Amino acid sequence: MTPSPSRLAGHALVEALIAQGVTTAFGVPGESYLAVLDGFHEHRDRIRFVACRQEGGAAFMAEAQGKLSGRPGICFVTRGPGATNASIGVHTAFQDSTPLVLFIGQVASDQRDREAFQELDYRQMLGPGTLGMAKWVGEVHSADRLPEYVARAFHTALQGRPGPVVLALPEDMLTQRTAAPVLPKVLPAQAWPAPGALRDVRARLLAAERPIMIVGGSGWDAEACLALQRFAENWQLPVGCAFRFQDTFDNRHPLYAGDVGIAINPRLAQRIREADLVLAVGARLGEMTTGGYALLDVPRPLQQLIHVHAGAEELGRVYAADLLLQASMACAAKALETLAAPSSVPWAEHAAAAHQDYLANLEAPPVAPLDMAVVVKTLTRRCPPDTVYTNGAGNFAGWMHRYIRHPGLQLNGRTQLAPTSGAMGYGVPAAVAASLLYPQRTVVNIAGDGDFLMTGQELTTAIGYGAGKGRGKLISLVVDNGTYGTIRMHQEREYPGRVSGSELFNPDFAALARAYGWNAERVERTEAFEPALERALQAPGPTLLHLKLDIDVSTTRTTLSAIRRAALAAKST
Ligand SMILES: Cc1ncc(C[n+]2csc(CCOP(=O)(O)OP(=O)(O)O)c2C)c(N)n1
Repeated sequence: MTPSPSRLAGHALVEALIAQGVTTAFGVPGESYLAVLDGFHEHRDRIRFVACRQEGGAAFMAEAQGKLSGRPGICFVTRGPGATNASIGVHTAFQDSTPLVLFIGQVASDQRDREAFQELDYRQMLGPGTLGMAKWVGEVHSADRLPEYVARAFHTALQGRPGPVVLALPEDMLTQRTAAPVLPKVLPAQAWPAPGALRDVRARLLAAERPIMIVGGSGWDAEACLALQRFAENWQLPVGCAFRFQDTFDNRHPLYAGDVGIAINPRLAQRIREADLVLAVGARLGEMTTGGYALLDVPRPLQQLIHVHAGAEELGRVYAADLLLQASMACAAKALETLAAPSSVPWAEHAAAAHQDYLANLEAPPVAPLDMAVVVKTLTRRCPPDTVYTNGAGNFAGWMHRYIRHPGLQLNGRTQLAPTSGAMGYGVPAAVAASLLYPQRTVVNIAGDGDFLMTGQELTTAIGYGAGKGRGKLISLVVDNGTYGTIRMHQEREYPGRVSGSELFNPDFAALARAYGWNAERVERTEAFEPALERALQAPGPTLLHLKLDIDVSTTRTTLSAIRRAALAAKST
């Protein structure tokens, strides 16, 4: 490799990112990594640094970048306060298996371990010993070894079960000079399933009567999804998508059975419980996908379980499956596709019925004055089919889970950016990132009134960097029901009538959005939504629609008053 000229380590780091194909990094600046910021200035024609308004927003943007691109999202924050703010993005990337590299400015090496200004030990705070944070935390003490650390960070983030990696950058290291050459772009190794295990999959399928496939997780691309679809078609397998991985399979396909997540279609839940074989491909089978470990008994399900996952450490961790296959998604799907299927299968009617159940679940009785089901269906009818939908956490997301019909990655990549970690505040930054990274695509965020204000300040980042100005539109819907509705729902179930801590005192969201430079409108009735959406789709910049929802409308299926009545009745018996 040709040696590079001597330059600041901060510049070498930016060059290493460019070599990895990174064109955008998100962050909040800090005096701890000025030499890196200078590197971004030096290479501004090839890479941009998007300065966000809070590290939680920046980390969510990088997480969304990882989800959309399949390559590590990149985030830079300063020490202590910056890192603690950004930690929500690390947790989300871990739970969602999203590749991410978080760079944290660190105190100078000669100040370490004195609890110097803003000093933290990131290995302790975010390290692999803390269940569910980073896959690896490194601290770079030698400028000459910086490229090695960056390459390792990318490998670790991408390899096996993808996830977040943290690199701490001591301030004095970043200002050293180094001639270390950048390393080539990291391409993770692909793992193929073993031939014997594949024969076993086929034998178990041939012996099955009511099989079902659950797909999801990260590491998929368009080609892999198409191969998976052909495998499903060859065997006429009904397919459910794991919690918040609803875009892994084309929801319009006749084998699609629905989403296996919170508020799952009860008929699909029953079908999974009654299946004799569950083939889980890529899905982690976490608490949300398994209905609190009840759809599949833990640790030993009643159904036969075949679990295919890219992470060796994930297989057998929770479920004692009948057959484990460690494989990358692309390899798994291509291998499964080659399994010779019989000309007909005994469960073909069962698969067709699963899809009919899914279609029936798209229908719901009307709700007045603002019908969220109609709102979401209007979005899917009026917005381009490859629109990216984003959300954080709250009951409002239930309408998205139930009514958005994702076209599968084969159309134009991921269309669902949603945290399986259940992190509120994810939706706005994820939408801003998606719009900045893919300006030709329309991006729609739906947020609860609680959810929105956790990171709503990133509306100004969108304006600052010109998001939603191109062909693709950027639209945010705030569903204002005046409450942390999910918590209120749980309260009414457990402590009916005793409302505590779940009220919200809201600003005028439309006025707030206008102050940030967005177009904005308030929508109170179902009929007013479509014209407002039309205006948003024609507007030259981003638009926020402030939707006023009756507080009683709790979920896609029930109301707060019905939940309270049922809970009170149960208490009195
Ligand atoms: C960062 C974070 N804090 C707290 C929670 C707990 N939590 C889950 S849903 C929810 C309420 C969401 O309220 P809102 O956004 O208004 O949506 P709604 O449920 O009313 O539709 C809360 C507080 C969480 N999931 N994430």
